[in-house]
Amino acid sequence: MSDSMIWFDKAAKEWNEALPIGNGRLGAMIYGKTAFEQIQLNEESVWYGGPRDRNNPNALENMAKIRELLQNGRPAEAEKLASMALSGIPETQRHYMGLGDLFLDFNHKNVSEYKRVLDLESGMVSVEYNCQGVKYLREIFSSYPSDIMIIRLTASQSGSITFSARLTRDGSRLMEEVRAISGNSLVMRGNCGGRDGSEFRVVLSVNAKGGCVNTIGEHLLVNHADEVTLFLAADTSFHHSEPESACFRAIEQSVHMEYDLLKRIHLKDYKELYNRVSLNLFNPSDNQNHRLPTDQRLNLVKQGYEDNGLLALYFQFGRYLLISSSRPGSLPANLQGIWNNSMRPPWDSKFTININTQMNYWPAETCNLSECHEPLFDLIERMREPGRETAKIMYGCRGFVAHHNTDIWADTAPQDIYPPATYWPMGAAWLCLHLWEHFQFTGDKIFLKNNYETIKESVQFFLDFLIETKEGHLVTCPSSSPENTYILPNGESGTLCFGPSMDNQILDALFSCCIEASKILSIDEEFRGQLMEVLERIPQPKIGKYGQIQEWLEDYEEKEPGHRHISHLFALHPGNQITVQKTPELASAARRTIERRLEHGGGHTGWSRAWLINLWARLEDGEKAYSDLLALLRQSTLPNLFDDHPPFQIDGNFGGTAAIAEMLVQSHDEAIHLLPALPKAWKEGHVLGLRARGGFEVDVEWKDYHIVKVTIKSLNGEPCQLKSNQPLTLTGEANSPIQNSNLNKGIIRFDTEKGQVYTFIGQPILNL
Ligand code: FUC
Repeated sequence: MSDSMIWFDKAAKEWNEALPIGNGRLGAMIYGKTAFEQIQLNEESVWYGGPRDRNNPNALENMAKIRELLQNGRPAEAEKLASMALSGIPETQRHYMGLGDLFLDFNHKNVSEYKRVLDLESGMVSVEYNCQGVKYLREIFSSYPSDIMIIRLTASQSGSITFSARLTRDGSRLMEEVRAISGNSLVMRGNCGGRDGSEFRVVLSVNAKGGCVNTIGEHLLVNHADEVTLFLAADTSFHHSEPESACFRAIEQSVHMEYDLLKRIHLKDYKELYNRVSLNLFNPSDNQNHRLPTDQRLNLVKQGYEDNGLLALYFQFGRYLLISSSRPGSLPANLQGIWNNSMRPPWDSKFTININTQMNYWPAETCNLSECHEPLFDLIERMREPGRETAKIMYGCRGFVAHHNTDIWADTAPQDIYPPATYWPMGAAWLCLHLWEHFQFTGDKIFLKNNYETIKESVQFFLDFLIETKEGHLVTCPSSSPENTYILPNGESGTLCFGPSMDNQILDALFSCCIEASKILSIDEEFRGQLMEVLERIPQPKIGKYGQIQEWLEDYEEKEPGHRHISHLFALHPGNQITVQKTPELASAARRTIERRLEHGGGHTGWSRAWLINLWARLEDGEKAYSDLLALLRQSTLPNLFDDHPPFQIDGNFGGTAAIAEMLVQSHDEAIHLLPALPKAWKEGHVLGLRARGGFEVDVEWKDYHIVKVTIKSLNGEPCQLKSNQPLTLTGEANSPIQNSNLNKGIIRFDTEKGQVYTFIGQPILNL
């Protein structure tokens, strides 16, 4: 088996062993059962209920009182009032739901030579086995260009494919009907529930060569066929006013094509994205491990073995999951991407925007999947209108605001009645930084121009919302440091507060990028001046009594020093206010902060662990990053390599993938830093196709921990700065080689031409 395969030698017994496929919108989990196959289905827009106005009309009139209580050190009373006055009505947004199941009854028992594979290089799942002398093969994929799921059944002997197919949803309870609509097609109809809930449809059609096809009741029957192709389309009225017609159209377009052609169309589309990055973490001791099924391989790591090949597979799996759950035109990846078999999933499987949704998109730019970032931008755009309403009704402010969650309808009113999280007003602000990040990587000025107003509108909210402290600082209030609790000197504990460090850090980044964007676009000079004045008054990160970065404006004790959220290190990652070069003292305090978290049991959820790895990478500590990466696999990874919060939550996968990239190439501190956090375990390897800010594609090859070769492709013709702890020499056409050995701090500066590739050879480190 190749190192790009997640595979099993048995069918999945439970959902966490099944294998995911998806085209950004339409997904499935494949169990690979031989007797009674289960293909659990998802469509991204199957959410309960319609849009609502949940803004609390009593928020504004109580705001001054809540602020006063907080400023007078009475958080308990402030929280009590906030619980009633600031919570959304009702308290929860909408939830994502499963679409149903496709069951295929083959009745194949006593099988041998079984294999179930997700091949990351093709974006397809296959299931193969022998039964009574016949070799059976299933191939399954969800095609983005064809907008359908395709299941291909073949056998080594003609006339041996016999099965019945059935569509259900929650044992047929949560749907209206399944009807045969022709001799070879079924449709499942239903409504997602609630007032104004979306209508959903699933259409299944079969093409068989040889044998016969018919329907009986809710069943579609295939008898003695030579080969079979099943076409599955699904949609909701969220996307199309007539979802059933949309399904028919999608099937109509493909049903007359040869399977090989459909597969070629899928592969061309998928590989164009997937093949952009390759990672090889060579390790001679584990090169036999890919012969083992992935669950066994993971178990060895859990028992203490190390397996660089599995880490590389985990990295690419994250990229695969992003390609499969977030494509242009789709909704963003939610807490479970698109894969969810529950009608009431954990945390509603929605968009939690106080870390989780953002983490989902950390690998998007660095791992060369920039267009997979687009669905997030579309959601931000849709949040503006509701966010304006929330800003006006709740706070009497201009601009737009969102709290710690949003849903399919881009709801911006607070979620839950849970003071550690609910009243945090920074969700939209943080999301807007993703717009800036996209620009940083692509240099796309048209994109920046089109999205400048969104960033500005988020800034505008804070111009009205911030309050002045006694010291003259401007801070958020009410807010919280997601989702931690502080203890006041008098022993009272609280969560609601003013000016938590994370907010200050997000504001610093948001105001800075708005200022920068207005300069690049040569607009809004006066407004820019105003922002520069406000920026001056936003508190800077402070070092507290334990040598840590202070989490709140005051150096309070934390109730849970090992809390899973590490909000106050936003400035280190994903932000860049704290860097090893620029702010060494703050970087040391950030290290102390992480150590304290870990000393007290931190990193216990998958995403929390993944964040820690990114933070270590930014501190350029390869060993710590590596040991937390192993911990992510050992403690927070399910047999199918899905991240385990617990339960399954996809952010850890994306955060883990982003962290591996961050260990190899960074670009947040002016230069492209090569191998900034290479651990001892990664003695030799290469990574090809990572992206860097400024518009560059980067390949690095190393051996014995030393760079052998670096290739920089300039995407926009911008000047480039390259940093490594080793001398590099430019090769190729240029007669005068550029070296960094005699330049400051190992940085090479060179001009580039758009589309040109620059190759550097690593020189022995002794020269430095
Ligand atoms: C945040 C986290 C939880 C969980 C939830 C979806 O509230 O604190 O751990 O990830 O989001």
